[in-house]
Amino acid sequence: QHKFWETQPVGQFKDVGNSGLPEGPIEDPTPLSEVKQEPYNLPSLYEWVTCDMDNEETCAEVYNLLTNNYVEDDENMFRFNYSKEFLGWALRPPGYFKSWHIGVKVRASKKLVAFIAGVPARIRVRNEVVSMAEINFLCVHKKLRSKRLAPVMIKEVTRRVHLENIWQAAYTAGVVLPTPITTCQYWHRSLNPKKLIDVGFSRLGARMTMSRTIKLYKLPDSTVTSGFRKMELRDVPAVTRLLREYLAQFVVAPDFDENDVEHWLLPREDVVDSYLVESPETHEVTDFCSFYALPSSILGNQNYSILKAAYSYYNVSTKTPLLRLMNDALIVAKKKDYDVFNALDVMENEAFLKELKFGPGDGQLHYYLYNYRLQNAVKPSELGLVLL
Ligand code: MYA
Ligand code: JJ1
Repeated sequence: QHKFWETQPVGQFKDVGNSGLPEGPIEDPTPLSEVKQEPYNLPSLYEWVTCDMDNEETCAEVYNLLTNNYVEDDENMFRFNYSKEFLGWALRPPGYFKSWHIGVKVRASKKLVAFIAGVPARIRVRNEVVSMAEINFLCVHKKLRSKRLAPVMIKEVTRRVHLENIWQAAYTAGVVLPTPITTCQYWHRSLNPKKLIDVGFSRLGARMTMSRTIKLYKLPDSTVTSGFRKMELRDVPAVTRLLREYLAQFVVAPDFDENDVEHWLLPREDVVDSYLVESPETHEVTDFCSFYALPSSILGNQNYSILKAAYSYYNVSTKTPLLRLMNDALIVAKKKDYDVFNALDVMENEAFLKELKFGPGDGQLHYYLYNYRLQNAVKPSELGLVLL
């Protein structure tokens, strides 16, 4: 059934529910001298390249591959269109390894036809902080699908992660593989309902007219919470404290330090945006919300080519009710001209999704760990991790 995944140190379907197996690494690390020193073999028409994401031309090659060949919805109406700036951000966090940005080119033409990337992260699983790779942007050109290239790419990124003495990984996928630690649901909040309906992203509800729908999703012009403002560099220590304290309650969550917070959460135009509530009296930072910008190409529509989507990232409420905080996030996203605000049912998101008029999407996202067994699958609400 899964000729490749059956050979890998991941939870296997046959072991689901087997309470005899211990929690933690499935395989022990091997001495670095025993890690294979040469890249895995590719079919001879192709060659490995390491992609230098500091280089604008290389970044553009990766961008073009993904723009034309990356993830689509189940009806092939939309395709993720990560921007170049986003890729530069997502792939170069503190301590990143260039060797984990792996391309496959056609030997003769030097055309980039496949890609996979990893970045380092410390992820806490229950009480253990584990050094991991977050694997993302696995992509094989549409014309080279089903030739078993993906397993070679996964083995190669694994080898290069091992060379840095890291033995675990976290990743998400829209497909079911052995074996999800949890399965999350996508939810969508219309900001520009007319466009969403025109492009087929959503439909007019039963007994609804366009004008009633537009009225239903209307939002105020400005945010409601006093002390609500954009995060700045000087806020990094306070936001780190707030976030660390908050994430401690989840079974799986990143272990962010100030450098991580500066990289992952400080606002970057059209990439990531963060807001906080500073108490007008005490100047304490009491609440925080963030989202990232991931547009999708609209495939084959006469009138529109891009869907502007904001994705809920990390949110913390201690004083401002989460519902009110996220309503302000919707207001700023609307002001910035996003068409839709997306969220997963992770962390405490269930607490605002229905009330803020999010509706369930047709997509799910499965979360996985590599070489780390969890005794029981966790609930989405026990997950404190959002991958890009
Ligand atoms: S998820 C996003 C994945 N990308 C896309 O969906 C973009 C559009 N699709 C494509 O580009 C291709 O269809 C891909 C597969 C490249 C996905 N994750 O080469 P094949 C298995 C893992 O003939 P293709 C993301 O980026 C499949 O079950 N495995 O297939 C996170 C089968 O194995 P088995 C996948 O369609 C990636 C084999 O590949 C995925 O031409 C995390 C078939 O290979 C998938 N999304 O190419 C990667 N899709 O027979 C794992 C298919 O056993 C990281 N497959 O069922 C693991 C940790 C590594 C580091 C460890 C460090 C210690
Ligand atoms: O965006 C998604 N679905 C949309 C569009 C569906 C178009 C037809 N298939 C959707 N729209 C309904 C919105 C509606 C708004 C008003 C309220 C009710 C709801 O459902 C889905 C997620 O739902 N996205 C995808 O399918 C993209 C792939 C998701 C898997 C991602 C894999 C990630 C890669 C790892 O890094």
